[in-house]
Amino acid sequence: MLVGVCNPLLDISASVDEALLKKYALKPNDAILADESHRPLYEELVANHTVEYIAGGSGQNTLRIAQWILPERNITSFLGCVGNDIFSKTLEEKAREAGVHVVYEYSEKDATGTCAVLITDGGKQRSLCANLAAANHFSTAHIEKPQHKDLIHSADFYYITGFFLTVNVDVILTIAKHACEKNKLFMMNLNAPFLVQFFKEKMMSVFGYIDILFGNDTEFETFALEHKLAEKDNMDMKRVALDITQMPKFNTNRQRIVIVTQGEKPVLVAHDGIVTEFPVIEVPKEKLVDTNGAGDAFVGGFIAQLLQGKPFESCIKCGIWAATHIIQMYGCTIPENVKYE
Ligand code: 26A
Repeated sequence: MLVGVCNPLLDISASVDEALLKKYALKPNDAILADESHRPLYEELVANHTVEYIAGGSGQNTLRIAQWILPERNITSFLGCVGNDIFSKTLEEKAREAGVHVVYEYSEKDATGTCAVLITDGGKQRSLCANLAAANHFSTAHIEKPQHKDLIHSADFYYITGFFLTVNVDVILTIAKHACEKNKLFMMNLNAPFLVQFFKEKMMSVFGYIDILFGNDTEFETFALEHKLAEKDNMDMKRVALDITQMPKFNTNRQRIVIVTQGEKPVLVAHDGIVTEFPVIEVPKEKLVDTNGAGDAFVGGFIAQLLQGKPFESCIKCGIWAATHIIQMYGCTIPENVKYE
């Protein structure tokens, strides 16, 4: 069983032109936390664009994808904080439909979080601007409730997104320490450059517990620069990935594995002093809808095989397969009548 923790968010997704990105000082391919300046963005999106409301939130996406592939329901449980409103009903429904066991905490005061997804360049780029709202209030008390503690202790695998570093590091540490003590597998994702830069201290306070670290090339590049593992004009991603496997680690029974996704370039897997490359499946331009959720889907596919005790190579291949399907859908939406064989 796997327990996942992240921010449950409803995505408000639209194809937009570059001018809208400029207006809100957003980069075409990025993920950030909304501040005061982004407040009008959500209304503007809904008023002037054709928007889609799609279940999102990075970690919940990953678990939905894993359950889509897993042979049994409820092998994964998801924890996050939502408001008591229609958005959280949608999120819960989509997660349950996929087979995820949902264990939300409910905030009394705040609405369910949302994420503006601004798609440009024919689906190649997506800018994410998250308004965490209720998701920001996930409490340590929630994981200390006896039934939730039991659930966490009964799992053998853990996946917490880097995004959750902005919310509650104590929760991450509690789960990570348990995993370390019991020699269970603890996984995280870099998720966004801003986390590597501005949540560096928090990230490094949990880093020693990470058995498997996921991220994309941009995030790992930022990590390399931030930690002086490489220079901008001399970026050897394989070297960087290997160096990160060697950074200090508490559970010495397992060597760290670092997995770098690179869009249409091969996935890099660094482990045990070696880097292996896995080519991705080519998707013709006309079939590409939007890359939102591709990274989450990759991790979902990976986890689905990992939980079934499959060899690493099968995990990576399934991750690539899942991502290939998700970029042909709006958001992280599971296609109908498609099943992993
Ligand atoms: C803390 N932040 C910024 C976030 C997110 C996030 N999920 C959790 N926390 N920013 C974007 N997302 C989600 O990432 C998915 C794509 O990978 C979006 O909701 C989107 O579904």
